[in-house]
Amino acid sequence: MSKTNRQITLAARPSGYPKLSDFKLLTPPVPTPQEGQILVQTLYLSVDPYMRGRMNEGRSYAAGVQIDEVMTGGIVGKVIDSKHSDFQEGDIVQGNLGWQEFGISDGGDLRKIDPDLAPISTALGILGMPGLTAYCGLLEVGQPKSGETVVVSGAAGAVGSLVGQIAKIKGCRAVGIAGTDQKVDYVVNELGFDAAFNYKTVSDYNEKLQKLCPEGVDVYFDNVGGTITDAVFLNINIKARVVICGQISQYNLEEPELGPRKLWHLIVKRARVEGFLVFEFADRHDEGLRQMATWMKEGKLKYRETIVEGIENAPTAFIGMLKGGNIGKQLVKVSDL
Ligand code: NAP
Ligand code: FER
Repeated sequence: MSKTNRQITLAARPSGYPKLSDFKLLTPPVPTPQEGQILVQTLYLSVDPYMRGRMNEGRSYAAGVQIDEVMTGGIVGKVIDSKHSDFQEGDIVQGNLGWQEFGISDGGDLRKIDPDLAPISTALGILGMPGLTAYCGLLEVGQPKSGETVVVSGAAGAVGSLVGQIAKIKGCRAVGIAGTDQKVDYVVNELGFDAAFNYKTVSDYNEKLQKLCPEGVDVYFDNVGGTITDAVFLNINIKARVVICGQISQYNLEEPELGPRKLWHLIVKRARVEGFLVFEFADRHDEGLRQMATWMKEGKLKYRETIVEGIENAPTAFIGMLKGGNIGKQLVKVSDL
């Protein structure tokens, strides 16, 4: 076992897109667990859009990362030393131990993972927070009904790729919006979406949506915001449900954009726009994970991962994901099992 831990800390608060110089690699000693604590070796680390918000000054639903503090984030790891009666050496766990090779937990935030159920990395994707976001956000907030049209932006990402597939399982027409032709091809030809388009090569989103959604939009699962969302608002049906899951087009702007400006369509269509956080539906998480695992086993849900190797490359993986470099869930592989 290495005696040195490697951690990525926040070196500076970014302006616009984060840069590599906003992060620092530190090499303190591996910590020793005290009574009631567990030492976990990170195997996979998740990089997620919400972390961009945590790098900012200011208050949110969760505290931000302080300068010189380890970047927060979900991990899957192996228990290598335990002074806690519920955990044993060798257990595979998911927790929020941040961007580091070794972390200490008191067990409160750890979830045991069954490595025989699915590859352990899925605990950070389809069988983890992003999977539950798609499941709870679409089903609880979006309330899709068979025969309806569901549009999802960020369609080829961790959350969006699952939203479209769950919409199909529920008998809906699924239409995706994504940033490359490869992603459009992936969601239509591998995941079974009915249609999709590349927002970087199509200039008139409204016209494209009219073509791809001839019966209008009943549910819009919004991962991105901005001009894409403006165009979807023009196409919503009476009593449409707009699920505000993410607004990634806004996270890296140096100056906030104005808007939304298309709200009068909500009057005409008596539509509902609702923001949500996955944590709000904690009482449905066990059920959601069981259902997602079942659909996965039945071949009804597919997933992909984009994996970068080495803790030192976590900032590169994170910045790459914010710029659309990933298909499916972006992960960092930190160590072998
Ligand atoms: P992801 O979709 O796997 O990765 C982010 C993707 O965003 C990129 O691959 C990129 O794909 C797209 N993107 C980046 N800049 C964009 C822009 N200006 N316009 C349009 N698309 C852009 O990430 P994820 O983890 O699944 O998260 C998706 C969204 O859900 C994020 O907004 C996130 O904040 C949100 N989220 C919310 C909750 C919640 O509880 N509310 C929980 C999890 C995630 P393209 O190539 O298509 O541009
Ligand atoms: C996310 C985007 C935003 C997310 C959480 C938030 C868990 C919450 C932000 C806030 O409270 O400011 O992807 O995922």
